[in-house]
Amino acid sequence: MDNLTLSVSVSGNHAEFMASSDKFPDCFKASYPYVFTWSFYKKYSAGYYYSFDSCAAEEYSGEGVYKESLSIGNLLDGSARVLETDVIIGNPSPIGSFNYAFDEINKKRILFKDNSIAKRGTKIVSWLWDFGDGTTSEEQNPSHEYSFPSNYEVTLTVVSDRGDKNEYSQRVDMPNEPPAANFRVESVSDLTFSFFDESTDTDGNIVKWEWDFGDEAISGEQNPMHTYGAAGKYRVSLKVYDDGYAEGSYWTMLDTTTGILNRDPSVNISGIGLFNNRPFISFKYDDDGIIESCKWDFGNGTTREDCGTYYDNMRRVFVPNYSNGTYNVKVTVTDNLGGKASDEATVKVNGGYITISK
Ligand SMILES: [Ca+2]
Ligand SMILES: [Ca+2]
Repeated sequence: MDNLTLSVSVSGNHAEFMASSDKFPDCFKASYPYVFTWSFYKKYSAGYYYSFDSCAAEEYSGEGVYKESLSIGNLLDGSARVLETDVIIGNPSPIGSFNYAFDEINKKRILFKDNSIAKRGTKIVSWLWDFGDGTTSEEQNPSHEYSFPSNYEVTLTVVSDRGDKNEYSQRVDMPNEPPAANFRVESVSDLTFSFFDESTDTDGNIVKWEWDFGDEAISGEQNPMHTYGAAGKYRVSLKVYDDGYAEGSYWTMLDTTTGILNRDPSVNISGIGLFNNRPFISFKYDDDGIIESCKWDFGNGTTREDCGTYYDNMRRVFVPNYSNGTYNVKVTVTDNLGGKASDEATVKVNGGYITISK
């Protein structure tokens, strides 16, 4: 048997095999004394399958690599030769896949789990992880600690024992709580103040500070000092960024005369209503701290200090027993640091009807 070869041609799930040599150059010609035993025929008959044909065909199901062998025996002298071939059905490349979980204690640490699948007849022999931050690993199930929270494109490349590769990428979204900006101030001298950052980040570190002192001066220091050109009230703001680029900001007013940081409140009279047949004015205020008083002038000669009761996101203050007429109502709220705001409205009373307008 010179020039002995075994060739296979695959089309879809169908494979055709042909053994050839100078003794049996073509299929389906009597080739005695040679007998062909195809390994895949063993699937159908428990023992050996003898054939006097040097060609055969087989149907497969499922992608992968099928190792087939052909034993060619010589009935006259009892000798045998074995030929092997791989039948590749479909794409034999592995399918890369992974999932991940956050470490319970250290949220910057990610535990990666390889879920890649090798096709039949192959196995995955190498893993290459690209964590998206310039680092890599060749472990099958690595864990990786990122230096700061962000969104990373992680790519896993798997290689089979045949050298077939597949790449799978997934974006890893790391959680990041934004920082809370805050600061305090200390007077150094007349118009000079030291500003102290008191911002916090619950799950990381603050790495950048942007101060605006309200007089067009800015600073990138954590705890800057600043001298104003003239006494007055300035809007001081601080914007901070954490190690995951999340930001937080806070502003308040600095009165250079008192050295006190305080945001003035705002107040808004918004309507009139009835509760148990008693008319009330609804109003709302906002502040960065504490409102200490709400002074009402009801426009009919009566005044009252009354912040009312909180109901449905609003405050309610009962109005006096007005007689028919038109009344200018004014409220002034004062916060714990002396900041004030006021609002006005016109109340009209006519018979049983009471209305309010601004
Ligand atoms: Ca954070
Ligand atoms: Ca305030």
